[in-house]
Amino acid sequence: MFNPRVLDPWTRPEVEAELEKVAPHARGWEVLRGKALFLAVKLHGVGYREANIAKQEMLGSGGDVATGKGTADFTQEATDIVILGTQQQYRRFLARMRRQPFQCKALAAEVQEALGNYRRDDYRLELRGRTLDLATPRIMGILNVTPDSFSDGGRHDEPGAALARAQAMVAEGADVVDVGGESTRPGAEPVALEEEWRRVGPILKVLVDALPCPISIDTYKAEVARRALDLGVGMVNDVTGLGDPVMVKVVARHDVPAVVMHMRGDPRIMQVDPQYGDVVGEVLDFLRGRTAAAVAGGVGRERLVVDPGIGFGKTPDHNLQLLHHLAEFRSLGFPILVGVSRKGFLGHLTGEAVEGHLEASITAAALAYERGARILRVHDVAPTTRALRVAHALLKRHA
Ligand code: HH2
Repeated sequence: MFNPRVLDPWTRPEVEAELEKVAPHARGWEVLRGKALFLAVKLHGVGYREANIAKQEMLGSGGDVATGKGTADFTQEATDIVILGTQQQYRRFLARMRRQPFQCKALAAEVQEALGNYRRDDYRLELRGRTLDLATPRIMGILNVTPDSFSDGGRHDEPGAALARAQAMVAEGADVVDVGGESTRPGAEPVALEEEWRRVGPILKVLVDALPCPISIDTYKAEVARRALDLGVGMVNDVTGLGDPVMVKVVARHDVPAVVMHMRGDPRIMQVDPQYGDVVGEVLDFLRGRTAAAVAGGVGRERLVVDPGIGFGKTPDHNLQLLHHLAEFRSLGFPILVGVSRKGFLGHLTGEAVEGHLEASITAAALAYERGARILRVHDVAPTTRALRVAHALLKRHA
């Protein structure tokens, strides 16, 4: 696996739309289209033989490949590479690479898949008979039924209060309500299974019948997820990224969507000096591995959602890098969920305490949507819904 990622987040399908307007009947329309989009793909750990062949074949196709020092003179075993070209040049390049020896065929297959994934925008989630069409931005409203969550702890732990809050969020535009019984804020202590279930079980029982929208359970405990799904909950949100094989089995057996989130370490220690060589590449690689393991464990590909885990074992700068490069996560071929709402890195930028995070949260959500996030996990449903309506109208294709 070369962990391929398409780098260019700014090329827009609008170019194609303009081509179609200007020259709808042009002969060779496909050729024009293939020249319209320039894409850069970064690959990790490519052997020097494949890297040299790739350079030769992309130069021969009209593009180019950047390789690391020591590739041309074979003094480095492996290198990261960046392939540069238009779609048409990629087509030629991939055809040529498929005929080459060593790992060239596998490399071509991975690049082709990443390019296809990157352009995909037709995601739909089936949550037990309810369809969530991700052609428009979707809001996951946060309902923490914990005594200690960082911004809404202790407010909704009775079923009546939880139901009122959930109904208010649905009225404000929430498409899914995410119920969590264990805080994962930095430094939070883990909660025992029965305690977590004591918090969420009675509330889920009420919500499942009363809410018109699907419910997601925010837990990393397979047994909590199993009980919630048995009650009729439609989705699992696992901040440990389906790392537990039992959780994979539970999700597969119930055939529901699951969010695979990246976290480094666990909440108790995750903010103690988190370090990455290449945070975007490492988080992407993690999500690629975990989604592949989930699919191998029987979870349908079309059931998975990925999340870079903003604030989970990351410095403020790591969070900004992940959000800036969010479009690269489209290379994985799964819809992207992002949770930036009221998170600490926003206060780091604005100097505000959590009560003053509203505008910052909305700005980050809208920009994450622009870069490819399709589900936004938020506390402030009404203002975020309004902001995303505007963002969507601005970004909509062929508007
Ligand atoms: N963030 C939190 C909890 N669950 N799930 C996903 N998929 N993505 C996130 O970014 C995410 C998450 C933390 O926020 P919150 O629920 O508001 O706080 P707490 O963990 O203290 O309950």
